[in-house]
Amino acid sequence: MQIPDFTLQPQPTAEQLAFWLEHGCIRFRGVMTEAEIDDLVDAIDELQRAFIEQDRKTVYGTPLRWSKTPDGQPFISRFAFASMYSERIREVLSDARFTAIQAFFGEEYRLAHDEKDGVVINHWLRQPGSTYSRLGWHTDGLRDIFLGQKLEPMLNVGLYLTDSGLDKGGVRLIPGTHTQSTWQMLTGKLHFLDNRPDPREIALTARKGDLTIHDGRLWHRTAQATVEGEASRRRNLYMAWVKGPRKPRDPNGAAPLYHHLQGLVG
Ligand SMILES: O=C(O)CCC(=O)C(=O)O
Ligand SMILES: [Fe+2]
Repeated sequence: MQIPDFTLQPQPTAEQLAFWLEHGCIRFRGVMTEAEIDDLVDAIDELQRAFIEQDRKTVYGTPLRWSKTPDGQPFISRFAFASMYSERIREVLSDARFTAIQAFFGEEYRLAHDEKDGVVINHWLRQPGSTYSRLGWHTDGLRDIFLGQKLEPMLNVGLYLTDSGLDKGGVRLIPGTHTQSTWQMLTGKLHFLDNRPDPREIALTARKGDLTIHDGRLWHRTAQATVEGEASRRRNLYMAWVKGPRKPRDPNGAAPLYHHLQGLVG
């Protein structure tokens, strides 16, 4: 199966909707321009600098995942709740293009700025000594269960800040698993512990400026890059869209359990 090169329009086409409903994932090419992404990356780097200065360990209880380049420069491999700390990031994400994607899942969904893990920014770099260069099989929705909450529908919308070709590793997903039962979601694979390729998986590659959506019940993992250093650099931003009762996280709260699990295997 190949993921088609769809273009985001104010109204989804029948073909786009059918693809999304059948597979639980979709990719839109070039939703943001290079210049717009460069601007957003600048805002992210500004926030990162502030966190580095503060020697910040957590945001809303969620740990920042710190890394270092081989020459000792710190950077953050994963940080959550970005839009709660940067007006610039929040403004970019309020663009009408992101509202247009709501047509795929419904107007009752909202962008989770201070719920779940908020807006998450990933920065993958494979290098000697890197401790965070892949992520085992998981479903994003399972975080609800770790948060002690009822499983509510969620969609994860990814915005690519760099190209993400096959050699950078990246998302591998099993199309169609978004229709699985909660039981299958809990037991189908060992969350975060299993990194083995699956015969059903497909690679979700992307280019800078592309937008992807995947259902919170879909099995996926992040494969390790086959290249190292600068060539492996891969950055993206994820927005969770949720519905149901609002469940804001506590800015001073403790880390949810799944972070300990991820921490053990990361
Ligand atoms: O590498 C990616 O783009 C996906 C990461 C991911 O699945 C996650 O952080 O939940
Ligand atoms: Fe995920």
